[in-house]
Amino acid sequence: MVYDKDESEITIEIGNFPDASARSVALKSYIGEDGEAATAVPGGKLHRYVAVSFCLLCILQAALNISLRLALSSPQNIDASCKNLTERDNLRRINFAHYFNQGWVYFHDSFYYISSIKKTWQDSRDDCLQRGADLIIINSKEEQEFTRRYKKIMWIGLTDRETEGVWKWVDGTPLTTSFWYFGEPNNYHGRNEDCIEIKYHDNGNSWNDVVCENENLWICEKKMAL
Ligand SMILES: [Ca+2]
Ligand SMILES: [Ca+2]
Ligand SMILES: [Ca+2]
Repeated sequence: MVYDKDESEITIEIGNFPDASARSVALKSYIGEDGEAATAVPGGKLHRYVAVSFCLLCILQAALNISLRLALSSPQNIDASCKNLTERDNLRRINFAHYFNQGWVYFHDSFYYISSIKKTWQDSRDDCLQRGADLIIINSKEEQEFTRRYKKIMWIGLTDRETEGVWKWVDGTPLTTSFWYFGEPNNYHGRNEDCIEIKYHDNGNSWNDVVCENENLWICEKKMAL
């Protein structure tokens, strides 16, 4: 079999087939059962068209992928992200400056305010709330050690006012890690001691339960991660 260079005609050599039936099979497989020799050539072209079309589709897909990526990381999007970050950073700086200027101390992701006057436990808590904070919640040994540095008797945000003996922090979470002074809590002399003060600050375990109407200094906490 020989293809012409321009593929417009086909010449099929059938002289080498051993018998007539083999020639017939060879011819049918080439020409087709309906006897139209012309179908063989468009079929070959069709394959080429399909192959070329497939390649074009692949190129188109690749181009689409690239343009999508470019769109997602376009200068406008980067600008918007940077702007959001800058605004957030500015807000954070303003907040930090505000608390520092008001005399708050920063320690381990929180700001702390130590009062200079004495109040009852509830009034102390109200003062913290007005400052956008609450009485301190002591979550760790480090935070407990931090409170002892001041060597003052101060209210903390722990109480069993709701149910005697069930200690809760001001955010409603139960007490898990405690630092009671020896023999505390004790409702001393049968008093209704429902609020907690840091009293024995020379000792790692410094907490004492005391009557909530006593007046003490207090310590507020405002969580603010860097
Ligand atoms: Ca805390
Ligand atoms: Ca009590
Ligand atoms: Ca006590």
